[in-house]
Amino acid sequence: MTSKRAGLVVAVVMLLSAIGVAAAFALSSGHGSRSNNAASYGSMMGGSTAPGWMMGGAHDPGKVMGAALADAPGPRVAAAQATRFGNDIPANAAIDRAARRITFNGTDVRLAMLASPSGGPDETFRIAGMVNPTVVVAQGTRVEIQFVNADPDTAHGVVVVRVGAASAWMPMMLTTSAFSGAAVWALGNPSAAGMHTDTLTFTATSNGTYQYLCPVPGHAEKGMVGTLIVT
Ligand SMILES: [Cu+2]
Repeated sequence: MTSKRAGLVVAVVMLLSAIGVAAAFALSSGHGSRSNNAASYGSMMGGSTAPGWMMGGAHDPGKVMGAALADAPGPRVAAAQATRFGNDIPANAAIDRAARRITFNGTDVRLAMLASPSGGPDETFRIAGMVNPTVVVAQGTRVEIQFVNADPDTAHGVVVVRVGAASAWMPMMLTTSAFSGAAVWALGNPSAAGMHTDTLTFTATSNGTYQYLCPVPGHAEKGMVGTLIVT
């Protein structure tokens, strides 16, 4: 990762943190607490009110981030290549399309994942031509995921987490990456240079049931989430 790109990632994480602060206050007031009033978070946000887009108002945070990161440096793929990645059948994998499940053999797994590709339901992932399939790997497997943001106008990322946070507007306020390296926080919109891509590499060190989800506010809640089972 270049330092310029690292800077952008830090900026996005800070942005996500700011959104999370606002969301946390929104949640607490939603649960009846009256201690966190507008003035108390206004001082944290640098104004009397949080911008509407942070709260999921008129401007979708994913759309704001997508445009902001559209020209970020980093690897790209052509749209046609991304389409092939989305339908790529990974090696050493048993595919059950009826169950939307991919079960891997061996301890070295590589797969490609598209975020919100054209022709698929919006705010979903595509792996091996399937929507949000369940991915099954053995404990100790090294997993390499080539992730592509194929959405023309919205930022997306992917993080592997323990189950339970996907229904939250800001899931990353409630949980963290389950395995070291199991996160791409946000890639911007495609441009003439191609679609942004990045690779997550992690080792599934503990068995259990996990979720892969998009950390951009609102996306996991809308269904941008799938299951990872480590057996
Ligand atoms: Cu997303």
